[in-house]
Amino acid sequence: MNENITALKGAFDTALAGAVEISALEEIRISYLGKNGSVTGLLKEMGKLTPEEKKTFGKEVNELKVYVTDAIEKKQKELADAALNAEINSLPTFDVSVPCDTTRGSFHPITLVQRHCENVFRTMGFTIEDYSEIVTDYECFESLNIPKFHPARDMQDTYYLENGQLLKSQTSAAQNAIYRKYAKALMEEGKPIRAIFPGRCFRNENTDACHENTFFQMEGVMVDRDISISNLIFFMKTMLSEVFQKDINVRLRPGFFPFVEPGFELDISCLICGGEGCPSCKHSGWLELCPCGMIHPNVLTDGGIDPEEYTGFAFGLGLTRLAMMKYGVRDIRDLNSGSLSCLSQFTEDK
Ligand code: FA5
Repeated sequence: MNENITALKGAFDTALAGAVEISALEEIRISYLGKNGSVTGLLKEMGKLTPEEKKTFGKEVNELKVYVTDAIEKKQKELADAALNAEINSLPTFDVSVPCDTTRGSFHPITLVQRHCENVFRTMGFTIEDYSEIVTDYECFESLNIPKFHPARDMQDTYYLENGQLLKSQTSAAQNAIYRKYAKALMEEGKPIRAIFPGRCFRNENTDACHENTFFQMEGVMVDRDISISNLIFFMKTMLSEVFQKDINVRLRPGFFPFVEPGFELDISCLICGGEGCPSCKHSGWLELCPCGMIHPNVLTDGGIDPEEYTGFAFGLGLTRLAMMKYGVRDIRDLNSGSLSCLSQFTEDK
């Protein structure tokens, strides 16, 4: 291998090993793969080489590029998982072994959080929609601007039935049906679409303290004339402040989902330190909670809505994760454990 390439690879490995924050990864990515980055710089040297040398050198630089890209992606996932674990571990917790009165029935914590969210959105004029758990490929992916073989499908491998249907991997799978249900009222009578649709989702996942193969999300959409990101921020802020019973600050960061443009990750100010910075928010003052964005024109069109006239926002809240944060449940698997002595502790909101 070319000496410069070997040296660069070594320097990259050292830099990556020293990165403890996701924000540092972006800096590393730019310094190696950016327009003026070191790997890109190597390509500029190609002009000085003979055609034969170019062939080997070009191949080695490309291999380095792939190596750097993959290694950053892997580290990003590692750091995100570690951050989530730290966040959950630092929450006030409940004791799964406390003996309690199991003769009285109680609601499941996810049901409690779901109903709380539903009540808040109901007061803001949203309808609550139900949707099936078995859906088609069109509903779960194609209608959401995710054609066959789109890389976004890799993140949401799920369980397939022999007839080609699948267990929905995201509540977004109901979006198309909701738009079709209300498109006429929107366009002919001027009634805005305001709907939330909570539901069980399934993914082929390795389970750990914060990932399950079966979990709940709650999707929300609003479509009307002149809907903007400000509306999205307002509704999310109101709902979260109600659920956590305190004023919650939110911020948006760019995020990619093929069915929204622009897409965001919505963060809330850390509930532990109030935004001052603590170990559970990695001293940033923010926690990642809910992906969202402005509905992509292709998705509106597929739903029978004219994107030239109407705009809208969509969000996909992780309800299971919200329940964990609200009740201090450190291991997601406790929620699916079926242990009455554990689950019947959550009775205060009944
Ligand atoms: C989605 O599923 C998008 N449909 C959300 C969306 C809707 C984006 C509308 C834009 C507009 P994501 O894969 O990040 O995005 O999942 C959303 C939330 O579901 C996560 O933040 C997390 O809280 C929860 N979630 C995802 N996978 C799991 C899992 N395996 N176990 C528990 N919760 C999960």
